[in-house]
Amino acid sequence: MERTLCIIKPDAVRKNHVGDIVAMIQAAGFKVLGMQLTRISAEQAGAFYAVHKERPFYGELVSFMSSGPVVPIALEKENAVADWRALIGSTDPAEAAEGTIRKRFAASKGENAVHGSDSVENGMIEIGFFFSEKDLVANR
Ligand code: 3AN
Repeated sequence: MERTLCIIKPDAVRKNHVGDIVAMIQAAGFKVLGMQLTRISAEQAGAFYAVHKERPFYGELVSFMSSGPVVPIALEKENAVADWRALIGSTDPAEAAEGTIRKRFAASKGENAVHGSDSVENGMIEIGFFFSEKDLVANR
């Protein structure tokens, strides 16, 4: 079993897409191990996306991610990292395949509805940003 982190981003929360996105996650066979409705500060968003610090869109990304409530979800499934990236679709919604979350709900490369971890290792680190192991195990 593998784990990955989903974050439903502020744009999708604002547009009331949380229920539809959770339904897509469950229909695809992921187990929800942890879920929150929370808001992160610019400092927390900056730390979460520290790998992108040198990218031109870093400032925009940090202010967007702290602009409203988000829904972090810890997911578990065989092959969770790759399967979640596949369900999300391309970073640019114009390139996202039919049936993906970004095709349905993303507005642009920045406001693209959901986050997905890019590796098993980063998934563990990112899950730890929002959830304690004790809570996740209790939810299995
Ligand atoms: P993904 O979310 O598909 O893994 P990354 O890792 O390349 O994409 O980028 C991380 C986040 O940075 C994206 N989810 C998006 O919110 C933001 N981002 C990426 N590219 C751009 C861009 N060209 N303009 C604005 N924001 C961007």
